[in-house]
Amino acid sequence: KVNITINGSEVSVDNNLTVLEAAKLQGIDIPTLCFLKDINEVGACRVCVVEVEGARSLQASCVLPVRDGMKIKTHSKQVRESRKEIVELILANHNRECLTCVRNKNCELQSVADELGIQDIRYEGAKRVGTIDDFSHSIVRDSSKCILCGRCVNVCKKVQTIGILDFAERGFNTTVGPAFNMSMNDVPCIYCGQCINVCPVGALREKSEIEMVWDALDDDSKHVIVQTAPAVRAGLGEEFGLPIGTRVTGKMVSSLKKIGFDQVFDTNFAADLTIMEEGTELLGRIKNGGKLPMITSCSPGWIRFCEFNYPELLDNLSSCKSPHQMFGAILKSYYAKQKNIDPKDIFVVSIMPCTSKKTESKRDEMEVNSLRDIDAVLTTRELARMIKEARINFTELNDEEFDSALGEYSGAGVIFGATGGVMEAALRTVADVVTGEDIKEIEYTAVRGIEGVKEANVVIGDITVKAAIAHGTGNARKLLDKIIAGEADYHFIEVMGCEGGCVNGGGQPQVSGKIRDMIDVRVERAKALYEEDAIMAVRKSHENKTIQKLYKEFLEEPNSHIAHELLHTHYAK
Ligand code: HC1
Ligand code: SF4
Repeated sequence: KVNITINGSEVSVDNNLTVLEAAKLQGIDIPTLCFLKDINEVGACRVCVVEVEGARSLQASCVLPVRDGMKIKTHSKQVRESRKEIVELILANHNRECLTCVRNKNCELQSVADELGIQDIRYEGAKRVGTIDDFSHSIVRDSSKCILCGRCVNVCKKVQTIGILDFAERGFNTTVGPAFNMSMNDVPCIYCGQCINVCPVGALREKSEIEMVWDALDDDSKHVIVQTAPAVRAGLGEEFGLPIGTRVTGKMVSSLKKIGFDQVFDTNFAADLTIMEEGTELLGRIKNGGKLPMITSCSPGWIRFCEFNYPELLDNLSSCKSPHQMFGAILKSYYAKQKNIDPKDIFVVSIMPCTSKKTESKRDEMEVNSLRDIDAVLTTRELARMIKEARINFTELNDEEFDSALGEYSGAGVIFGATGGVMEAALRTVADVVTGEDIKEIEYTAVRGIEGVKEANVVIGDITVKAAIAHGTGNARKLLDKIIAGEADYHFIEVMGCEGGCVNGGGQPQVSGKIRDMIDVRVERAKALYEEDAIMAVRKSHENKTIQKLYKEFLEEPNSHIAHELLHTHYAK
């Protein structure tokens, strides 16, 4: 402990804190624009300056450790003036089209400027010329809005260990982007969108497909089907002011029906289908001496990461398409036939917590008989924009149910959206298949939680499944290096491209640095999914009646010839 004085009051605080943290404990919220705990602690924006007695200049509190006897002022005249000046200088060189920016009303720069009472910018002068890079299918970068905080640079470098973004040039000409000013379309970016999630302003955003979806809805010849990913229900409410971790499944369904989709289905149904295909593939590989460990393939950011960085492990990937792609293929074959609709008239929209899914849906392999599996992918944020545009009063909606044709799903499907969820779902089914019993202990808690790499040996009948789970490509790298070095003998590995899994995907509502510092978003949103699993009557994929019917009437059996044609894929070497 050390004793420090904050604004005249003496307090005793832990000696490993920064001044920013110590002030927060006293109820003082020092503003920041660049700070992100453990990711970006660089003191770059200097909005967090404080006055320290005896120091020659103001100090950035986010990187200033407390010292015994320190006397700090957090809102003296000098501090207030200085913060204003810093923010005004940022604003002077910022593209201030706030009214038409995707981050309007949800921008950290806008909030800080407002909180500091800035009503006038005294430093109008030269402005950096911005460029917009919208060549990729997933991410748009607008350098005219970048404030050079470095958050995206460090999340990409330190958390994802990819390093696509960096600072270039110097002084007034400094920019952030891929090396040699390349487009994000031409670099090994995995489109995880983690950089979007930490961007305090509108410099990074998803490539919007909203207009395409409105056009399809307005076209009477189209039968427009929407499917929602497991994690969307755990995030969407935040866009309407509900607390982080509020589960809004029923309101989400209701809003989609009000928007006018012809059918509203749940990607969870296809998650159950994936478990049937992937579980069978795993048991086949174990029995027949196939390539092990088998690694899950539902996270397209992870797939790109593997293709670029670990091509020697591509044969380890499950050949299963990701659940929403499987769903698209089923809708344009089985469902079309059942409903007597020409598959060419079916337009499938996936609502995903993910920006990489946009690029995945455009991969050449993701079609059957020249029909794309998926026609448009919207992020959770884009769905919220559509709901607002349609003037639907989201928080007042009554809960509604998914449409019955293919709307049934199990608890196993729901938990796909949290790290460890695909593994747990697979274990629930594999355990029953191997033992021929209806096993009652289905909560595999060893694979839950947000530890970066998780391992579990699960005894099922006479086999022990050696399982491992990694989330975020930085954590995945640790696990993969062990496999390559021959230091691991796992059977089955789950990898998700984003830390925490899809609940923290790059298409989920953006949470400010200030809130992230107080709440672990990954944990709160995951709770919502486990909560939904716990109340489901059916909690194992193979017990989903509609899945059973689908195999009986159409797919024959898991990994059959037709299942391979529709539901499996291959990777780029
Ligand atoms: Fe995911 Fe998946 S769980 S990849 O994390 O396998 O995006 O939510 O939809 O497809 O089901 C994402 C989530 C999602 C797929 C499923
Ligand atoms: Fe890095 Fe992911 Fe952003 Fe690409 S999308 S720049 S990989 S953080």
